[in-house]
Amino acid sequence: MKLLVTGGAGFIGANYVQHVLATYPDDEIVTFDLLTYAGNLANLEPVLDNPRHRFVRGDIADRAAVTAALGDGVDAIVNFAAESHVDRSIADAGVFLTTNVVGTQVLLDAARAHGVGRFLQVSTDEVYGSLGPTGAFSEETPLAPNSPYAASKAAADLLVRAAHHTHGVPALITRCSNNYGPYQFPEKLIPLFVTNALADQPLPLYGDGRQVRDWIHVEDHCRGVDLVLRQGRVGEVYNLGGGNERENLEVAKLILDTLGKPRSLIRHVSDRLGHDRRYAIDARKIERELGWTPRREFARGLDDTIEWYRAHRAWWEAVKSGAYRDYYERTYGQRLVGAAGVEGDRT
Ligand code: NAD
Ligand code: TDX
Repeated sequence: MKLLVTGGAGFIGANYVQHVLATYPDDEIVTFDLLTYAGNLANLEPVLDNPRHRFVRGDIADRAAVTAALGDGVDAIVNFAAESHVDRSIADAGVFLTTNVVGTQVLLDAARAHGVGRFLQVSTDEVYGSLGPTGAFSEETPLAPNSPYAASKAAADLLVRAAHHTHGVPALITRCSNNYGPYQFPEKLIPLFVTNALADQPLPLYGDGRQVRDWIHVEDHCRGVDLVLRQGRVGEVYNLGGGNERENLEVAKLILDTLGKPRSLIRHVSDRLGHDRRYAIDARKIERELGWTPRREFARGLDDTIEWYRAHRAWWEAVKSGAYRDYYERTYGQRLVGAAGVEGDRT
């Protein structure tokens, strides 16, 4: 199979490209990525010299660039390209619409024009909104996105649905919970806290820190995306989750304990606007239809991930310089001034 993987220089995309090239000896991949702040060719370093892989820099919202990248055609498009960070969407939603919404429509149009055999849209559980203390999102849960990021992803999902319904584009959608693992940009909770802890910097925990996320190792997500791409029923949505709900405070403590750093590094800072309280995924559909279940156990997966960041200090130190410093100051500077530590945990 020949694949166009968009956003393949980002966290999940880079893991996916490496997974496919290692798993299918005959598959070829064109990675198409704009290399925004989140894209990094170093994430593809292990496959850059692979003759079955080609990298093209380009914008998914640029029709001419997408058409050129499709060349003589591909069998499938897997769309990971997105603006992916909720906090950035709260500060400025504009680019989320261009990339996540317009970009997805451009890819759908190109898929139709080129007769691409499969189109997989990588979506998120955040399109379903927020849960109370019980229950889980199924594929039938109504869309109720709460952040500009989630709204842009929900809009993209609806455009994918419409392209399938109206034009018969052979499209599929996956909606996954929170990923963690190697190559994740250190703006997201786990890599931010791991790298801050490694540098003895404070860990900014939003609000009471009791929000719940369902953590899944990126390898399990990539395996699920690939299974849906090759064996899923077109026009369908498949949820993927880790079956592993944790409060943010618990994750922060686990990271510090694993690294042997004091819990006093945790700082309660002002909450994220519109912060979703809890996500949980009902993944029974993909289990039943495609036999997928997550394999990586959280404690072990988190240990391995922490070890990866410890061993790749040069990777994250480079990423955390330059524009990242301005982002960090804008997002956390004022919030960290006078922020409280975690009561009873001043060890
Ligand atoms: P990421 O921010 O690490 O990577 C995004 C990649 O897309 C980067 O390489 C970036 O350069 C590229 N990109 C951005 N705008 C582009 C454009 N206009 N044209 C081409 N490339 C562009 O994101 P991620 O965490 O790897 O997420 C990948 C996908 O998975 C996203 O669609 C996201 O919504 C979805 N998702 C993420 C998670 C998660 O926990 N991280 C969970 C569920 C779904
Ligand atoms: O500094 C922080 N402090 C903090 O308490 C950050 C960055 C996050 N948090 C909290 C907010 C969330 O409750 O941690 C939780 C996880 O936050 P993020 O890593 O920003 O992820 P989330 O907002 O849950 O969204 C993620 O999962 C779904 C990804 O970023 C999305 O791309 C994906 O679609």
